[in-house]
Amino acid sequence: MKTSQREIKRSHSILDHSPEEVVTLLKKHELRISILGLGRIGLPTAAVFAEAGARVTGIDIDEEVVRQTNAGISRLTDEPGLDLVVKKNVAEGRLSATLRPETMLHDSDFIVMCVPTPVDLAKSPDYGAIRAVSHSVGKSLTKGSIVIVESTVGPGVVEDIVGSIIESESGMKAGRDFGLASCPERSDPGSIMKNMHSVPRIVGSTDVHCGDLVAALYREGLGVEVVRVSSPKAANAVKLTENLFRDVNIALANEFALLYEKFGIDTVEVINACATKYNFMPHYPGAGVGGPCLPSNSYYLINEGIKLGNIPYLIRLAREVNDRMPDHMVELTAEALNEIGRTVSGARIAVLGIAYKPDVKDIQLSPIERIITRLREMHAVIEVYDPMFAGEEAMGLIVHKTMEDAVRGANCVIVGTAHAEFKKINLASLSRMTARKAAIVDGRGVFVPADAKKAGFAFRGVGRVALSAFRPDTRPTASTSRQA
Ligand code: SAJ
Repeated sequence: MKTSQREIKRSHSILDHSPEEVVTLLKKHELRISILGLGRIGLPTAAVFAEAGARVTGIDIDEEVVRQTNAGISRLTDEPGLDLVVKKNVAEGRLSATLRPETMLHDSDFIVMCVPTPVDLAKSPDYGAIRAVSHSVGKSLTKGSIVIVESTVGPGVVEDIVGSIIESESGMKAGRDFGLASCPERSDPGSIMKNMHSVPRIVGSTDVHCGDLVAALYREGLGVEVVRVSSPKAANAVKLTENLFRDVNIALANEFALLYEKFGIDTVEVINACATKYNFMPHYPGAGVGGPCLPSNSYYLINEGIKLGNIPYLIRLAREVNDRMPDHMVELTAEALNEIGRTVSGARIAVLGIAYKPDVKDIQLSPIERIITRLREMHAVIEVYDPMFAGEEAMGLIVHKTMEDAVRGANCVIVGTAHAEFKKINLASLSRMTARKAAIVDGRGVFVPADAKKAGFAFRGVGRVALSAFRPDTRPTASTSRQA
């Protein structure tokens, strides 16, 4: 008889069940999942598993996060669709949150770690949160449960740190008494709910049966393809390879930009033309690389590599190239202001966009902070507008409520983030708001340089051809902006 018809003898140990029974328990609202960390990844993960039928408890150290979640509120207002799923599942009693891990971990079939793994000022991975939740899990673990790590960590951290701490706290053995797996998060902030239901997930576990159960959970719970790899560290290597591939290729685009500016070549035009070739993956130059992922992920490998005797030169150099882009933006700003007869000191500079990427309310490691800091050190007067932070305080400044308030009388307008709103800016009306002589420094390929020139701006852009507003210019001008 099929599992779904036969009553399942509910064992306390999910490891005693088959993948088909995991699916049945999920559908019968009998599967219990704890999510450690209700941040950008944890809250959507908790909501989606609850929506699929699981009884989910989110565990966080932030009282306000726990309170909001239990009130059916998602503070991630820039994640379309998340608030409705949180509200619905809290109302239907399948999603709740608590500050106290011990009460819920004991009763969980699956325990999913979604805590942050930043790097510290010395660029060393900070696994403090992962260690803390591993101790909590070890203290309350029930034999036969499965621990899944979604946080991005260096290869081997799941086995050697998470597994070891849980074993020492519980006296149990990974692979025998509890399952241990890695299923790295693969979501793009700002599109997480869409990604959750579309992007294949990578599962690596200490033993095949545990991997089968984790794969069943994600395949059924999220409705996505699951790709199995041989171990947790292989799964973490996949995640890091994806992100470091991106960081290195962005660095290459930035290197081309620094070169082609000197040649008077428009890098965006070149990259868009390259993208017509079947095996070219376009990446674009910009004001720098920010966010919780790319600026940190490389150091998970660099540090481990050096310890093991292999220095990842290219990965390390790519980080240096990307980290230099904010300084290049400051150089372009000084150059553009000089062209209109001003210096940075005393100039009124409007910065449009502080978020690390378009249409996301997130300034984690945003490269724009360094640009603002350096320009303020050079005694510029900085005004800021970002639609995601309008009226709020960020980076030590009050973000204007409207773009007009920020750009009024400005000698220079810097584009720090390619928010959709900025792509609709009418340059002619912008030129009526700024000072009579003004410059644009485009850090994200939002504007077409020739349009800025036509509107009377001195123009600089990362990887773009420098255009003076006041000299007739016969050179061909790029007719495209970035496609990304
Ligand atoms: N950036 C460039 N040039 C590019 C692309 C990005 O300068 O061609 C800059 C962005 O402005 C931003 C930074 O790089 O400051 C990071 O951009 P991102 O799109 O990679 O944004 P993230 O950090 O949110 O990347 C996340 C990652 N997802 C996970 O770690 C799970 C990354 O792996 C994904 O590729 C990315 O989302 C995505 O687009 O899905």
